[in-house]
Amino acid sequence: MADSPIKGVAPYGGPAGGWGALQAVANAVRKEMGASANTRALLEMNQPDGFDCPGCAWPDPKHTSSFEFCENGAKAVTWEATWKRVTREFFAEHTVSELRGWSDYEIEDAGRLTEPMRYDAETDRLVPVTWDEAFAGIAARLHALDHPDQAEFYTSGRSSNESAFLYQLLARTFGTNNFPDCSNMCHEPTSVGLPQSIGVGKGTVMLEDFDQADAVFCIGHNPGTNHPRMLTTLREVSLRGKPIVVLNPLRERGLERFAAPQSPETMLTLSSTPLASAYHQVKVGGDVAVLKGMMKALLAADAADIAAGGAGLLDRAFIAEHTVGFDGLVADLDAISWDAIVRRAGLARDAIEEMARTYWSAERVIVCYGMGITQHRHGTENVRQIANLLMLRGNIGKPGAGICPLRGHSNVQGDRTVGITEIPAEPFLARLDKAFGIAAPRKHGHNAVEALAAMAEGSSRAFIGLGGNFAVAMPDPEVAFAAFRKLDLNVQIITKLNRTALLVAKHSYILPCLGRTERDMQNGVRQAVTVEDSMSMVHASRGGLKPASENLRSEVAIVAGIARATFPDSPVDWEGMTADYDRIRDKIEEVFPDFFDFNARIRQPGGFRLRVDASNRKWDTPDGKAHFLVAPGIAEDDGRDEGTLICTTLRSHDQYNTTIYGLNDRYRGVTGRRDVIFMNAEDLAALGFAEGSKVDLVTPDERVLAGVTAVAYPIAKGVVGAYYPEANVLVAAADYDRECGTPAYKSIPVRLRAHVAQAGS
Ligand SMILES: Nc1nc2c(c(=O)[nH]1)N[C@H]1C(S)=C(S)[C@@H](COP(=O)(O)OP(=O)(O)OC[C@H]3O[C@@H](n4cnc5c(=O)[nH]c(N)nc54)[C@H](O)[C@@H]3O)O[C@H]1N2
Ligand SMILES: Nc1nc2c(c(=O)[nH]1)N[C@H]1C(S)=C(S)[C@@H](COP(=O)(O)OP(=O)(O)OC[C@H]3O[C@@H](n4cnc5c(=O)[nH]c(N)nc54)[C@H](O)[C@@H]3O)O[C@H]1N2
Ligand SMILES: [Mo]
Repeated sequence: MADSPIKGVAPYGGPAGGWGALQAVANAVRKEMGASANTRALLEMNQPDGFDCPGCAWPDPKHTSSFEFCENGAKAVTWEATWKRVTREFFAEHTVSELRGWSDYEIEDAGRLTEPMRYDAETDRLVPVTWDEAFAGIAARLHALDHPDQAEFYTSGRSSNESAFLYQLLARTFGTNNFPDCSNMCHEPTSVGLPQSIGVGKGTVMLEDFDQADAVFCIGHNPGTNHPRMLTTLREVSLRGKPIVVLNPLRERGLERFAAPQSPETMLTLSSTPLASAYHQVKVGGDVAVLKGMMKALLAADAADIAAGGAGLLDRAFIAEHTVGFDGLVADLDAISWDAIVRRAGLARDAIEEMARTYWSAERVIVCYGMGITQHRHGTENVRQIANLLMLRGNIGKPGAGICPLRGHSNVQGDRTVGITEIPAEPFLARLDKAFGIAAPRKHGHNAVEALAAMAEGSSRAFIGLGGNFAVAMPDPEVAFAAFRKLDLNVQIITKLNRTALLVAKHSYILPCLGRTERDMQNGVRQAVTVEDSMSMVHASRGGLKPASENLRSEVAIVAGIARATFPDSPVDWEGMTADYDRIRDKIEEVFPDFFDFNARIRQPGGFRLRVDASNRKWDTPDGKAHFLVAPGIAEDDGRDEGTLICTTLRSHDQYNTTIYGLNDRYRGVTGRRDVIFMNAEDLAALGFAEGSKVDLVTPDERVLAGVTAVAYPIAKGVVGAYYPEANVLVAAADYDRECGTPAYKSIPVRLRAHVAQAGS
């Protein structure tokens, strides 16, 4: 990137991590926590008797007791442990309409919520309400619905196993399986695609596998920002001299070079470790083409090896013993031309063959992937092709090898494990009924896209959110915002104010909860909750900080409070479970046998791993085999015209999903602004624009992201990068992967047009 003439844009030359990361932590601590005793919280993070970092789902190394440094984990903690408070005086001062005029950044920056609030339409203000009044009001609105399926029970992935388990019990006692979930916007292609392939919708590797891998592929994820502790793992792979191959349309500094802040030598010598050994800037949405190209090259090399008297490059014993569908895969790969592959991938055949060579030269391979793979119209197919590639050489279920989906929220995987799903299996429901004496509904419910559609058309009338910021996270704010305003009931169980809570309905409540970092006392005893990380490790999390206000309640207590008010005669012992979370875990164990000895096992340091059969080459599919699955050919660019670019949406280094911590994106060289888009310099020139041009992005159905400044960036040709959530105006609510419902946030067709300033702006 040449020097940029644009305000707030200057290329970043350093490595990821390093002193810049330490500086950023210091700034965050100063801004949010001042000199308060809360800074101690940072040192308790991810310690055996401390709390689980709310930042991401990357696991902790078992054998260290030292504090693992992570800039963005520190930001997540300081953001929660802030000294700023949103009080009743704050709400008396500002009408809800006024607050809706604030930016998302300003809304959350107001601070921690301190007491339950109810919307008062007459004064257009949120006013204090007691917990009991709130619970009674919510119960009354739920009972006023014509049918339980008119209510949506949303979960964002920060909730603990305990609160999520009680929450699904609440909804199912009420009578619905409507569980829109942040996972629907995130790793649903993993949850849907992988069970068909390998019998489990989770990753198969453990952290230790990285110590034995001979090659690691990183496809469509940005760990420097989103899973910073993973850089330590990748650094070790690199220091062992093993290749790390990246497939990503953007050059992401966090995949190129890393200075480990916990390494004194690195810090003092200002040195850094190169990470990626090869970096391929695939076209957005071109991953299936690359994966199929790699497999095609592998088959050709395998045939050549056999012709030359070798044993071949495929793991034929694995294929024969463990899989079905191999012939179908071969037929598909034979039928695809290299021309088609190269066109869709945006990479040369040589480059793809080189990736294939790295793959087959390694005995043990791990493939990691994130949102660049999942958030597409063909996300589920993308995931299946990764599984195919791995299976061809038996890279699943052996040490040092496997598939590694990088989960989002710190407990998104656990929430799913304990029953947050709109498509529950019968054996689970039967055990739930038996454990609690209820009759859970059997009819499948709504996922996120279906929930929003039902709310928009008026068939769903109530929304309860256990965390999250649904309206902002979902596509098409015009539809999503209007859908909330039409509801009878909008309940938000949250820690900080956000826009979804301000999209008030006829009856709206904000129920402020404790965060992960805070002490959760029930009956005079400090409680622990549990979470499951990306690698199926379950462990305890205990907050130690003084709560932001005395009037906060735990998620568990809030869910139980709603339940008790809604079902006064419920056979479920809501109070008993709230008083001692061990009792919730006993029930989880009763419903999910994999949690056997749950309470004992979380008392072991580091917790325990849940069963992942595929890690042991047991395939929980109908025929007990792993499956090579193919959608024939390569999906084209959905009929796009010349001149159409594909826009992908990105997280900055200074945000957590819809929470904007600040306006900098350090590694991409942006300071103090988010109104930029990233483009290839040649595309800009070819379209008649220059670096710094103010443009609009326009979709074929005339959605517009107006007045953004074009920044020339090392990004694949034909691609535009824009920030999420601002760019959600471009995503149609109906544009999602038909197999799993995940919105196509990362393949939005757009054209560029010159921005014309409105009079007065
Ligand atoms: N600090 C911080 N940590 C977070 C989050 C956060 O917002 N902030 N969010 C959490 C959550 S919920 C999640 S799901 C994860 C998200 O973590 P990631 O999976 O890393 O998600 P994104 O930031 O969306 O980045 C996607 C990456 O994919 C690339 N990409 C875009 N389109 C394509 C494509 O078509 N093909 C390929 N191969 N690559 C592509 C982008 O250039 C980018 O580098 O992080 C979690 N951790
Ligand atoms: N265009 C585009 N859109 C996307 C994405 C994308 O890459 N591009 N990514 C998608 C993905 S992967 C995801 S996961 C979704 C995220 O969707 P959500 O999970 O709904 O959104 P978050 O921004 O993570 O939620 C933030 C809110 O959670 C609340 N909160 C924070 N901590 C806690 C807690 O401990 N307990 C409770 N109860 N509440 C808490 C705070 O009040 C905060 O306002 O967005 C999706 N939307
Ligand atoms: Mo996510």
